[in-house]
Amino acid sequence: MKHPLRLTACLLLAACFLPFVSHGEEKYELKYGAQRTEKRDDEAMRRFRDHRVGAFIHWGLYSMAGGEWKGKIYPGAAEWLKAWAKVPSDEWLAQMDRWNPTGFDAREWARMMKAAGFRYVKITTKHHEGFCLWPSATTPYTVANTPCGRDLLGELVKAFNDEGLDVHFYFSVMDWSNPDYRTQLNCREDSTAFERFKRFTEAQLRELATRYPSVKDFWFDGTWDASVKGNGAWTLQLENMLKDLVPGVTVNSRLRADERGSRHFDSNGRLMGDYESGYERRLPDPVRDLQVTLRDWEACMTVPENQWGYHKDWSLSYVKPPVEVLRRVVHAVSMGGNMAVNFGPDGTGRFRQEEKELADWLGNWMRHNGEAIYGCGYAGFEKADWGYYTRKGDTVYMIVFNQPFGARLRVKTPAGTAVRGASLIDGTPVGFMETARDEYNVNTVESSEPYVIRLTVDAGSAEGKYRDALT
Ligand code: H76
Repeated sequence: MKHPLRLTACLLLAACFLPFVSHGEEKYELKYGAQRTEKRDDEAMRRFRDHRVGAFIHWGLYSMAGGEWKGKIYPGAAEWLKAWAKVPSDEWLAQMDRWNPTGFDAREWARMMKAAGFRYVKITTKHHEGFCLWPSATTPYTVANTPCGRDLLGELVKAFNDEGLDVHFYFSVMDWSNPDYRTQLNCREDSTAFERFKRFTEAQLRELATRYPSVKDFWFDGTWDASVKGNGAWTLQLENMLKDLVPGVTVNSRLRADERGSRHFDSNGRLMGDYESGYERRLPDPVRDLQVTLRDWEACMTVPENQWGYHKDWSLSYVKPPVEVLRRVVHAVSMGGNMAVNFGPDGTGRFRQEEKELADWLGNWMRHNGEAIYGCGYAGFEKADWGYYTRKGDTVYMIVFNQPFGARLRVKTPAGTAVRGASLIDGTPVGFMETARDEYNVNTVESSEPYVIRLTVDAGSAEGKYRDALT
């Protein structure tokens, strides 16, 4: 009597759990959500990750106006001037007649970015305004139809690649120059127009991928409208198309939505695209947001408060000095992310003095200390008040921004991790002593700039423990 009942109970139980087991315990069954559950880890992805620091370049028609329209200066982001000043599209695009960047020299840009220590450059191929830096066959609004007439994107790709820098393409899906664009799809007419817009976007991306096959990444923007969110399947289709056309190419999470309208992360909470791109002008909290260390991500930042394109008046907001730019780069790397630092050359193709000085300063710092940045990631050490840790295997870098009053830097190691040595980047030994279990004091160094102390650690059996604690 007992036996068959038990069997029935077992079968019933199994039947109950079967759907969960077979669907990997996901809440929703999604066709257009995340395409993998783990970090992507092929060679191209590792290359993207190991570069750690890149430049962002915003360059378009807005770079000529520099935040000023008909004598009035608008304090908002310069690349959004068309919206602030309510300029009709035809009037905005008529500026193409004056697009002639006589001071532009792609090789000079490439040398500057290389010398600044950047390993890649993200270029705006087309921002929201719709003006294309390449001679696209899909629209009249391109460099080809300006007094300049040259393929400026092509010149940049070649020059950066010649300097050994990877090129990433920024691309705005939202396009103010195309009357078929819709923010919402409220009626048949909207849907028909938006279908045309989708074909137009695909054609532009196909051009970019085939004309410039050395491109390493597509960074999408302008994907927040209901029209795009409601087309999750299409965003996956775009990602797949680019990956077919450009082997190894990486794509940011901002492109993606799933069929339920979730963006960046699908409805099951899984990251879409290859890396998270939501940290724009902000960074994860070093204590509360440690889960970011489990995935790939890239932050981007402006030097003034919020100016990506060239604005002629930088006195309108706080401008970060180079050391603060560096602090944000280090913050990102210390949590396993990349940082793209923005530059906004003017309409003549020249960088402002502040940006040249920033590039020089960063380059000088990176030449001496880049070892603590490139190829480094999250160290698994408790956040220190003197600065940040980064790590490459058993080498842990202390990057000291805040010199303590006492001449000691407190280092708390993860349980079981021992410090075996401490030195400066040039190899000069630095004094340290164990002060308690899993705690050390490391001597400070006299320096007017942020400096690096290299620790050799012995993780012993503790390797991986801090990571486990996060999952
Ligand atoms: C909002 C917005 C856009 N995203 C930044 C990366 C800039 O391009 C800005 O205009």
